[in-house]
Amino acid sequence: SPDSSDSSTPELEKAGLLNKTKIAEGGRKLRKNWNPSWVVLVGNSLVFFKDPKSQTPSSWKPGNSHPESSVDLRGAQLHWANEMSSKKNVFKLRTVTGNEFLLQSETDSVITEWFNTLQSVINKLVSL
Ligand code: I3S
Repeated sequence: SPDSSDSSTPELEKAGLLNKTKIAEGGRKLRKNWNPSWVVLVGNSLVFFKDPKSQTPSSWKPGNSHPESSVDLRGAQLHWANEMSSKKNVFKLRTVTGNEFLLQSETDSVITEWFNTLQSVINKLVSL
């Protein structure tokens, strides 16, 4: 990509709308609370934005918006987790710090692409 030599501008890998619930914080279980979230994969981070309606294609850029939270993908684990919800197309993301998220889409191809893209980023980070 044109920016690949500029380490100060991490590459935007993927962005889109997913349903999200955080189910653990530092290993402590949380009550589920599903909400739509604008999810942005940039560099080694998965960044969540609260209000998808207010997002524009440029709003993921640092300084342009206020992320709800951000996840460091280094050492993270990804598992399909359809048994953890009555919803279809659910996977679980667990960070090294013991934060756990369920992510879901009604659209099979959407969730499959997210799963595959996240897994490949996680795998790349292992070998760095
Ligand atoms: O795994 P659970 O506890 O059945 O998850 C459901 C609950 O969190 C429910 O909220 P209440 O805390 O008011 O019961 C949510 O509305 C549901 O969406 C959760 O289940 P699903 O199957 O949607 O993940």
